[in-house]
Amino acid sequence: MHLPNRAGPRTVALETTLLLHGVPHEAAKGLAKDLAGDVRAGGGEPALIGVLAGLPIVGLSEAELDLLLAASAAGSHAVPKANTSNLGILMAQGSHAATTVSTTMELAAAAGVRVFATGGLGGVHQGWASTLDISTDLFALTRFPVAVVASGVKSLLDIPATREALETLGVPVVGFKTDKFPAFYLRESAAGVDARFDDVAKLAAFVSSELERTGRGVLVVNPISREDELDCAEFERWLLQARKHAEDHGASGRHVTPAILGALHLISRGATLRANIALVRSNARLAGQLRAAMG
Ligand code: PSU
Ligand code: MN
Repeated sequence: MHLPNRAGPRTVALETTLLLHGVPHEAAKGLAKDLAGDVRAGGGEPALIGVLAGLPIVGLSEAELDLLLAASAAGSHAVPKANTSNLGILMAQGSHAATTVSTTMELAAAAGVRVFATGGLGGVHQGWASTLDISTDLFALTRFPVAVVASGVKSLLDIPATREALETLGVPVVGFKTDKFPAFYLRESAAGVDARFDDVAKLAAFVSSELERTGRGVLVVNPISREDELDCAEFERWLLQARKHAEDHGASGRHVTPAILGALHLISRGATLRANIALVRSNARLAGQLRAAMG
């Protein structure tokens, strides 16, 4: 599939699931504006990706985003989360859809877009042995030639298992100014990266040649700043409560991640939301710099 890229040169992809399912409704529009500004501040051109009435779009206009926001305000299932398994079905049905990391990568690749910024990659959920809930995001990195700039994987996941899965799938994981695999709200986990880069120009040279060489993805991990990082013990307490909340509400499959993120935002009185916004904005800026340095 070939898709037009409405954004033009030095494009950085942004996803709609983060906006429509990852943050409270009131925060989404402002966050979209801020992320676009952050990409531009880094030297890139933002392209928000999503599906409008069955049509995949790389570079949603403000009016189109407003349409999706209005639809999702009317009912939480009006703009379903699309991963690579249900994207084509939602398109065939003429449905709206919010793209996750996996489908944002798929559509970005179809438009020739090589860099994408998000908050945290999906991964292996805790208790995966009984549920086998492993995000399609991991497999997308083996299929689409896009560099994903993220703060590791969300701290609610099984981080060592996710890191192992990336290794098994053969996905290169490179740290920007870190030797450790970040854990979203926390700067570090016990897991490591395959290589560290301290310089955007060197990172850009590696990413360009690696995408070209393999035709597959690269994960660039950028830790949350020290000022925005959460306290680890406090986060662990919130997470226990949030997980219980999601279980009590019977969340399963695609609804698990949004349910836990939403519960965390409430239980922490907005602290996890502030951290989430800070890290995704920092990733958007770095992705802009990376894209600009890729020439
Ligand atoms: N980053 C965030 N918030 C989010 C996500 C990423 O800061 O909500 C989304 C991405 O779209 C990612 C999805 O693909 O969470 C993972 O969902 P799942 O675990 O169901 O694969
Ligand atoms: Mn899942």
